[in-house]
Amino acid sequence: MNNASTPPEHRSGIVALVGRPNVGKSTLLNRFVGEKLAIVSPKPQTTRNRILGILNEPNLQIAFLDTPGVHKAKGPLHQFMVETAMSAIDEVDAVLFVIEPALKSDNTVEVGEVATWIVERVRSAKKPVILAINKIDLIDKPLILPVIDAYRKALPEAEIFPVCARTGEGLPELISGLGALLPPGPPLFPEDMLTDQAERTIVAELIREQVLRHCRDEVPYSTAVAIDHFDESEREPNMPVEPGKLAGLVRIAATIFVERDSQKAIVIGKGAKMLKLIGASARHEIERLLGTHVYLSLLVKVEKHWSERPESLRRFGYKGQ
Ligand SMILES: Nc1nc2c(ncn2[C@@H]2O[C@H](COP(=O)(O)OP(=O)(O)OP(=O)(O)O)[C@@H](O)[C@H]2O)c(=O)[nH]1
Ligand SMILES: [Mg+2]
Repeated sequence: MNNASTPPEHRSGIVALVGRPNVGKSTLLNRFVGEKLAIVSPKPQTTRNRILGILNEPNLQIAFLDTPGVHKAKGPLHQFMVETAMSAIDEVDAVLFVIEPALKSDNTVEVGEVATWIVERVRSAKKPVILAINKIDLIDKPLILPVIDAYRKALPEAEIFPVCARTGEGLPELISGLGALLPPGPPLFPEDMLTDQAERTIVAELIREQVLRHCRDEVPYSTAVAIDHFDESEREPNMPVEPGKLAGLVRIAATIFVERDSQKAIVIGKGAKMLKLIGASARHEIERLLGTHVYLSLLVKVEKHWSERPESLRRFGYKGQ
């Protein structure tokens, strides 16, 4: 932060992670930062808001902005998500466009409509861009070539990096490629800052993640989580303790909102089995995040059509930022 002590070769800036749903943007963010800041799931449209995660290296600070997957949105929640992602492109120093290597049955590659929207937005915003082909662990190496060819035609200005967020392969090269796009300057954020998200926001997301993981059908898309109480009075003041060890206690009460009675029945499950499973897995994740023991109590409520109502969207943090 201190201009006087910043070496002239230091670079810094904000980079938006943009791409279709489920390509691994949030997994990449977590890898870059080394902490689980963004929830991840095998279902598309997991991320709903922007999530800032800050990477510090000698002479480089990159503030990554994870965004919701761009898709053909239906309904107000999804329109909010797509606009959140697309408008991020206008506000950052550079764009990391993330794709996964989707090949057709004849091994040809099509740059789809959504990818074309992203390319157009990046161009009209005149932002430097890098393309990351993620999940290269899933295809044979020679099959990456047609993907590179197709995207080189669609976005000739972008350097292309094949990576694997799951193993970390290719990430050091990607980070230095991104660093080269950023302007020289001192860090934009304090070097001990990981994210701009409040702990309780991440906690709500960790609960939503477990609903996404355990519940089927349309339930994940109709779920929002609100934190009702976050009592830190029994938290140990001298945190953190040894990694992996827990000290003190945080008491959390949260409500899982769904849109229909039938969804409430699924989230609670027979004999409340599902809710217990969601609660136990979420508690484990929250304990890891906070480094404390956690007492978690969960309620499930129906708020009809919340994903279509502006006041509910605002209350759950999906509008009016
Ligand atoms: N095999 C493999 N799977 C990956 C890799 N990166 C991410 N995944 C998986 O892909 C799925 C989607 O990952 P996310 O990080 O949630 O994807 P996203 O792009 O943030 O998705 P949205 O938030 O819905 O836009 C999860 O099941 C991840 O574990 C990778 O490099 N290899
Ligand atoms: Mg995501």
